[in-house]
Amino acid sequence: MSDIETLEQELTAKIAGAETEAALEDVRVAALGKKGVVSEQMKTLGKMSPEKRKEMGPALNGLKTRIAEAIEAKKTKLEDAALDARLATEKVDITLPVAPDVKGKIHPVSQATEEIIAIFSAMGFDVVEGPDIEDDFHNFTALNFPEDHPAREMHDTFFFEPKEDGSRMLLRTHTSPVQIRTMMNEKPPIRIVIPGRTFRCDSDQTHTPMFHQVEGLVIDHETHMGHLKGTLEAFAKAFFEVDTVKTRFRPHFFPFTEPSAEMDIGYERVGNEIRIGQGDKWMEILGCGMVHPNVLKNCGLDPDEYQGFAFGLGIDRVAMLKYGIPDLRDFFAADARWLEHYGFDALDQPSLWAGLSR
Ligand code: 2NM
Repeated sequence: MSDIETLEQELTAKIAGAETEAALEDVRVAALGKKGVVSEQMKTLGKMSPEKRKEMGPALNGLKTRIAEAIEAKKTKLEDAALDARLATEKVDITLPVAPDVKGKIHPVSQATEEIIAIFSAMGFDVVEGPDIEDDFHNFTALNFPEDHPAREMHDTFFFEPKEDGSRMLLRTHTSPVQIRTMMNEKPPIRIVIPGRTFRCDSDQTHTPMFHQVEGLVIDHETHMGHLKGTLEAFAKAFFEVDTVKTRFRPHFFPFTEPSAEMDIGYERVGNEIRIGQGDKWMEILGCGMVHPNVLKNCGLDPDEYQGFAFGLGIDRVAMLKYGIPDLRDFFAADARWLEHYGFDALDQPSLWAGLSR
């Protein structure tokens, strides 16, 4: 048997015997590394006679290729085995009933979302969802944001790389594109709420780049500001679980509504506690307005036939307020102790008859 054949048998046996990725790597370095046996053999080619080199060159190259392939194949096998072992040990049977000592809790953002949905469902609203990745038309143009208008910059948008035609997809800066899709595809009357993730390039004490919104839209014949005010006041009372709530509507600007307003609710501080509903302090809670005629037209609706109101609120912010959570950034820290403290029981579904939050 030639030296090369002997060497190949030895190396093949070592590869077969390597039981871990680290052991296999040692075999690779010892064979194919800079000072490995195969590499050292290749270095001797230069000193050989031309005839000998003609014979040994292809033989050594073949050896090198076969050993490299064998190592690669073994590596894949070890990785697959490691993954199988990990999947086996980390297997979770999600069909098991909840044991009393299981600490799973509902995140306050999920809880607040479910409470808001329960309130609007009882008022006859449907829940609609849409994609996180949007195009410029649905996120801006259809909503009456003029091209190259500073209002677009107000939203600090995350854009994707431009496509071949120059257009760019983006992460939606609000859930309003879902309202646009609904108005374009469905005939009024429309009564919908849209919960979901939204994204703006903004990060400090009170802003996270991903946050949660619920927006709402009502479109019908002769919808007016009275409907808006009544709906939002009923919502505020139900959400904060109080019998009366003082509200005030301050004029504001949004490109997609005219007139636009922000709704404040009254509150007072009693010791460390914030009491919502009365008091002589005001807190901004949501934005709202009558859907701009241009938005209706952009969606194929005749503004002389249909009017509507819309609103939007930040779920993270109202969750902090309602449950007394001091720091926004803890929402996204995935801290089990925090969730144990601020989380909700998975089996307590929020409802208006059994209570929203317990
Ligand atoms: C807000 C405030 C005011 C809004 C408007 C629309 C649409 F699509 F109908 F034009 N959707 N959402 C709206 C209005 C959102 O969030 C602060």
